[in-house]
Amino acid sequence: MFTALALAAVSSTRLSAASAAAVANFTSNLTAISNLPQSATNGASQLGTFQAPELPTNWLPNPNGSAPWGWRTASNANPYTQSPLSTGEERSYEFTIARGTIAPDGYEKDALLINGQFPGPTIEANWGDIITVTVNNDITGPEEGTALHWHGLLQTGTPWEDGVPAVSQCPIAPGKSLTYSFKADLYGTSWYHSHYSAQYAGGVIGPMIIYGPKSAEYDIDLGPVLLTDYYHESYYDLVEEVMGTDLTKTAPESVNNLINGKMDYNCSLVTDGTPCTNNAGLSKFQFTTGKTHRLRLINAGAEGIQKFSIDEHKMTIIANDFVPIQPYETDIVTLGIGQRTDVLVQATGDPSSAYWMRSTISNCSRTIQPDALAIIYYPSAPTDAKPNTTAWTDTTPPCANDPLTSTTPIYPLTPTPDPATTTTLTVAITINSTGHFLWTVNDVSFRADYNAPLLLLANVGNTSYPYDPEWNVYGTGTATSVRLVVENTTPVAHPMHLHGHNMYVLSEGTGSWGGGVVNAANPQRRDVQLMQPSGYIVVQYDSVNPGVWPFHCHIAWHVSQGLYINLLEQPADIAEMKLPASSKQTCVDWAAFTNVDVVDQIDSGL
Ligand SMILES: *[C@@H]1O[C@H](CO)[C@@H](O)[C@H](O)[C@H]1NC(C)=O
Ligand SMILES: *[C@@H]1O[C@H](CO)[C@@H](O)[C@H](O)[C@H]1NC(C)=O
Ligand SMILES: *[C@@H]1O[C@H](CO)[C@@H](O)[C@H](O)[C@H]1NC(C)=O
Ligand SMILES: *[C@@H]1O[C@H](CO)[C@@H](O)[C@H](O)[C@H]1NC(C)=O
Ligand SMILES: *[C@@H]1O[C@H](CO)[C@@H](O)[C@H](O)[C@H]1NC(C)=O
Ligand SMILES: *[C@@H]1O[C@H](CO)[C@@H](O)[C@H](O)[C@H]1NC(C)=O
Ligand SMILES: *[C@@H]1O[C@H](CO)[C@@H](O)[C@H](O)[C@H]1NC(C)=O
Ligand SMILES: *[C@@H]1O[C@H](CO)[C@@H](O)[C@H](O)[C@H]1NC(C)=O
Ligand SMILES: [Cu+2]
Repeated sequence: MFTALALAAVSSTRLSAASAAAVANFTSNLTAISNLPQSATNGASQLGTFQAPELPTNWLPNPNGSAPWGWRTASNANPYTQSPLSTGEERSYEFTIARGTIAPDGYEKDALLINGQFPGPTIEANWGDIITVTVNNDITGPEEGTALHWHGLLQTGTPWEDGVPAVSQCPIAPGKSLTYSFKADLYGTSWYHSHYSAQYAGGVIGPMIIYGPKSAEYDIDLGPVLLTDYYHESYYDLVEEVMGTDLTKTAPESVNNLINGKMDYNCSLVTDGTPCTNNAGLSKFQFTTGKTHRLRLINAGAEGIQKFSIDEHKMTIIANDFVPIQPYETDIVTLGIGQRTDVLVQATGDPSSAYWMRSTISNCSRTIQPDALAIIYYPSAPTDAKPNTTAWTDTTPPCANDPLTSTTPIYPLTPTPDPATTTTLTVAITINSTGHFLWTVNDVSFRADYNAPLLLLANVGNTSYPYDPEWNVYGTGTATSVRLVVENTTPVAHPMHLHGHNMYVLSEGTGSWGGGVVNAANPQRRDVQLMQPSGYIVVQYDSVNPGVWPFHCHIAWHVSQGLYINLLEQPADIAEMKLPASSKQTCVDWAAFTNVDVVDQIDSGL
């Protein structure tokens, strides 16, 4: 059933002229003042301040002294088959996830924090290192399960480390811990986040940077620039609305937009007495005149498509997701949820001036305050100066990534024109018989069973799917190349993400696919691609990584509402794998927890 009301509920927000003017007044009244200390806005995180740690421009210290990846360069090493076997280095982290109070934009809010930080700690490694992360679930009052996903990594040979509850593991029970251990098998910019319900929209996110061969020279690594749409309600309350039957609330609007977890808010809008401080403080960055700076842009938000720019500075795009590409210049870059873009910016500005850094949620998304601002200071600008620069004019399409013709990987790979398997996936919406709004893929809305992870079942040879159609499992058997033709029957954009692979993006557009392939000899590869409203994407991947790999929309609310499938790849090889003892133990702990507490699974689970 497809009603006008449901359609209205998911369509993007078009600001009325009056509210657009109010927003314009608000952003034009921002200052360089920080009325709250960093500890109040972001807990123990230093991101967005001049105290943020400087990143190396080559690699992390390693005993070899020279490049830890040896002979490999961005153009001569196949990133999927020739990554370093091992550097012998292990980068270890301990994360404790717990509730805490922060005020990223001045509005006080209960969030989920990692080690008391929002955004979470930055994971750093060299290409080929082993990353280990011990995750302690200290979420209480009320308790919740959790699990962390390392976005974009291939997890070749370690699919149980992918961090997706009900798929690659059981959730980590309250009071319990799990140590993840996996190879930094690709290099570039990414992030990690909880994959349990929409927990990541409640704060469980952080940057993940892997140093590797350079595809372009630069002088200074300015580090991660997280772009996150922002909500004042808790993620749990939002998911309750998203999964409710009031169709006016099933597609929440964000109320603000943050850069590295910071922005101001107009506290006059708060009517319920929640503590709120005006001019809480914006993120600040420093440019060194004449130098080339690398910025690692990450859309780690819940829903909004971001348009990033720096006033009066052009950017050179050098990588999309974990894939270095032939550089090209632009003034505005588009990032759907989950996407990353690495840009180089030359500090050609006035050495005594400050410039606005901006990220604006496009009108393809739902927000009442689309503008995130931060300040870039040149060396002689007073650090309390407010920039007086103007934004670039945005002529990019609101719902699409840059054209596929613009994005050519540095390491060329040609996908087979004749894949072993082609599957058509139709994305639609439905209202089920109890009045709930759901997304479907080929008429099925996904729902997870936390107690029965698909990978663990496949490992014991139990792949007699579909015994539960809600698990949306697509078996690709022994096929070594798989093409997915995804058709979007809805007027909403979807950033589609594949785990365990970089997808070849063969085509994207509005309407239906005409059969053409863009850059057939060397198409764009990445792990998230925006699918346009009433449009399509055609992606293909080399199906040589045994595992159960999610393919889903990365909009938090849409995954909650079921826009998700599993791809079961090379099941015979999965059955041969030896899973670590911790894999079983996590399920034993989760079963013990769920025998006592009935888990309140209010959404698809992911
Ligand atoms: C915006 O500011 C201008 C000038 O200060 C004022 O005239 C106008 O009424 C304001 N608009 C809104 C919607 O607040
Ligand atoms: C803040 O919101 C109040 C209440 O809507 C409005 O009157 C005021 O103009 C806003 N301030 C700014 C700077 O937009
Ligand atoms: C604009 O900012 C100034 C300085 O912080 C403040 O005094 C003034 O009240 C703000 N205006 C509005 C309309 O909020
Ligand atoms: C680092 O040096 C050690 C000792 O010479 C060597 O065994 C190892 O292969 C080197 N690692 C890399 C990645 O070059
Ligand atoms: C604002 O503009 C003036 C004149 O255009 C310039 O001298 C000044 O440095 C600018 N201020 C900042 C903070 O960039
Ligand atoms: C949405 O934004 C684009 C520019 O990004 C603009 O061309 C278009 O008119 C806007 N649509 C609406 C309905 O505001
Ligand atoms: C409709 O979907 C909601 C949310 O997934 C679910 O709780 C409810 O049981 C479904 N209704 C029926 C009749 O299946
Ligand atoms: C496979 O796993 C499912 C879910 O746990 C279970 O219901 C089913 O009995 C299992 N099948 C076999 C053959 O073990
Ligand atoms: Cu979606």
